[in-house]
Amino acid sequence: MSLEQALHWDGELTIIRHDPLTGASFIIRLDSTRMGPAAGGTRAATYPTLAAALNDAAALAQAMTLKMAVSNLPMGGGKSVIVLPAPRKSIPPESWARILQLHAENLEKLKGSYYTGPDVNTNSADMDTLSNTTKFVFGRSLERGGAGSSAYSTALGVFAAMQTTAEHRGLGSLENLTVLIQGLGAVGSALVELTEAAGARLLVSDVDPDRIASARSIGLECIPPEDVLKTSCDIFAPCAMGGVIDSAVASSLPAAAVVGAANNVLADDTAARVLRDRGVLYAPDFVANAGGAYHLVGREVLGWNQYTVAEHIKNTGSILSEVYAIASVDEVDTDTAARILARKRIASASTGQRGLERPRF
Ligand code: NAD
Ligand code: PPY
Repeated sequence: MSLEQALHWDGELTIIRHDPLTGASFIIRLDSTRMGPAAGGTRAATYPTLAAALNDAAALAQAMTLKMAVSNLPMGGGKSVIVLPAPRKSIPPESWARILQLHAENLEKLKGSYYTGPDVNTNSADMDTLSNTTKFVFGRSLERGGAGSSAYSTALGVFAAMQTTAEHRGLGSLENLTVLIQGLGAVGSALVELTEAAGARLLVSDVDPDRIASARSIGLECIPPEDVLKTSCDIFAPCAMGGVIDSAVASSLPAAAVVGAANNVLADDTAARVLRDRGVLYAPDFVANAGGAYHLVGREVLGWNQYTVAEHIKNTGSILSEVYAIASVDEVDTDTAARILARKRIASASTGQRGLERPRF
């Protein structure tokens, strides 16, 4: 992908800034503010090229637009990517502090047309730091008046999506089903607890040896990362990175269903159709992983309490049923069906409300 190709998209705004001192580059992409101010997390990672980072930011921002629309949340879609000069773990604390300061200044310049939140390699403590400079931040710590980590809520939504998908696929309840969880981070580890409590047989995988060691210490069966896509299971739950299922993987994945937390799980435009043709039921990622968005937007914009957040998260199952019904009636794959539902909601909405006030809670 060339830089020119990466810049050619139909989103609303791209901001790029480079900091020679730390070597970090900052990308903010606003896909759509039609349903409200754009929102989406800040991801910090290394990328092979600036074009790859721009492309990732665009795809992630588009997924946020779809997620908000399909979940009936009054926000648009955007995402921040901080391109790091080295892996996050080796960025010195003083460089990270400067990176966050510059990112906060960038957010402030957008004057509330975009709200960020945590994503891969950023957390509530980082959101606290950003909020010293800008108020356009979700997911600050509870101590600082924010909604805190969204990971458990995301896992709850994925769990609800798994239950509905298992039923719809004719697998029944999760009891005794084999669930393979790829990625034992904040969401994956919470999903382990939920699925284990539901009686599923768990297989887990991670690239981090420490996470594998602690999984083994509690008796979990671990699969080497390179074997994950060849391992038979009832439900494959990608909870690490995106792009894990391309058409070739889709044509051989030994699973009955795919339900996970990772954003942009499908790597190409035909993977969803290949899964459908093989009878593998795919729960579209931007539907299944919306629990974190309910948590952040619900608590910090809509003034919901934890019970209202939980009710909306449970409703993920009903939204997915609607998606599966559209897929069946229109004879399309489930990813296409979820996009149809999201676009229908966007089309029927009036043009964006800007500058949402955040109720106190
Ligand atoms: P995390 O960084 O806490 O965990 C990711 C885990 O995946 C880490 O343990 C990492 O070692 C592991 N991993 C990386 N590459 C791997 C590979 N090839 N095989 C196996 N494991 C691998 O992230 P998280 O907050 O748990 O989020 C997981 C995914 O869900 C991300 O894609 C994120 O964008 C998405 N998501 C998260 C939220 C949220 O609320 N945290 C909301 C929506 C979507
Ligand atoms: C995601 O759900 O992928 C996120 O980026 C988390 C999020 C959700 C809503 C607002 C800000 C961040």
